Amino acid sequence: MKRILVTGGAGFIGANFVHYLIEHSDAHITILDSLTYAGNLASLRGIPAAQLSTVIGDITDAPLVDELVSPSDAVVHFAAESHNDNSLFDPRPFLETNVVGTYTLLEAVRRHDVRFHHISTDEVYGDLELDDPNRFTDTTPYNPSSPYSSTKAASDLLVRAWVRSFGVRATISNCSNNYGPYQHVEKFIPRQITNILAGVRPKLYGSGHNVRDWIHVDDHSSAVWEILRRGTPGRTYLIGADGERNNHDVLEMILVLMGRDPAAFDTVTDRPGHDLRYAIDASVLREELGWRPAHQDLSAGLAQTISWYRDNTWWWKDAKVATEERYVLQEAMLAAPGLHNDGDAS
Ligand code: NAD
Ligand code: TDX
Repeated sequence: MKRILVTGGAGFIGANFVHYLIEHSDAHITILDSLTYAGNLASLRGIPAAQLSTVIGDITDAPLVDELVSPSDAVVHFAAESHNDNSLFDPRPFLETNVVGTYTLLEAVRRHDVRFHHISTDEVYGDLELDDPNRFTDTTPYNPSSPYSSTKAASDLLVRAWVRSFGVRATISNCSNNYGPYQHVEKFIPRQITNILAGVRPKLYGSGHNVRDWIHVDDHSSAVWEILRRGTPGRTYLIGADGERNNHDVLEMILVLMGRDPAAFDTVTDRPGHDLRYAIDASVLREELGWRPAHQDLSAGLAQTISWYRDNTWWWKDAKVATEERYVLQEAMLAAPGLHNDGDAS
């Protein structure tokens, strides 16, 4: 694989994947990214220009996508609208990018017979009870809760249909919650770290009992690279690193690692329809492809991530202001009548 097209390469996981590829392959990488509020070319600083081409454009732009896909050996598709909270207040961009954008890429890889890897999420499976002994596997029925996860589920189903109907050489991976450097400050872990750095109390939604299955972004990258090289077209792989923790515990860990009182946070209005628990069974990936996560110590990973945000204020400070303005509006909208917010999506 000499020429790889990475969509969403200026986003959190896409940029980390590009850094990973530079370290672990000699591929030439082209990124296609429309630079929404979540894209930041500064996340790609330090990458040798000879190995990277940057195209600022939209994955729904069929002629552009066709032109970029045709000379590629593989496409790794990260581009998405990715934040659940945003999807509750303005779902349209999620439909356009996550559904129409994925469709546009599928048509191009079909035309040019290019290997395709689709990045998806564990959220397509809905949520689990806290005491459910089962975890998500590739046979768990789809049951998404939010506009975000429903559009990711739709995109996965499009990929499966293009495999079956047109023989497209595609794999899908559904990964759990990522953390690490270059993550947008709207997301839970960087939002709380940067709040503390800015002297603001962290914000916990609802009870904080919701469980997420955390994985370091470098482990996500290594799994995707393994699947791209050795995965079986047509297959779905679940990626996770056995990192289940509830939000309250993660927040306490961050506060303690940053030398603060573990109780120094505010509880705010819960997310409407808030998924209770995600948990991934990654045994297929471990057994079939021999993949192993390298960063299973969450406390060490958080400490490294805290250091990164502390040392790279320049990277996040502008986005922080805009993001917190958005969260003020969100709080006001949640307080307004008409939006369901008791955590039950009925
Ligand atoms: P992100 O929001 O940080 O980055 C998304 C990138 O896509 C941005 O650079 C943005 O500019 C770009 N983009 C958005 N719309 C586009 C369009 N129409 N055309 C071209 N580029 C566009 O997201 P992320 O957290 O890096 O997530 C990347 C992928 O991984 C997504 O598909 C997401 O569903 C999936 N995923 C994320 C997580 C997580 O914990 N963050 C977990 C599992 C799966
Ligand atoms: O300020 C906050 N306080 C809080 O308690 C924020 C932003 C979040 N939370 C909670 C909500 C979730 O239970 O923290 C948890 C994590 O929230 P997010 O970072 O928004 O992630 P989540 O909704 O779990 O989705 C993430 O993982 C799956 C990514 O954003 C998705 O793109 C991915 O598919």
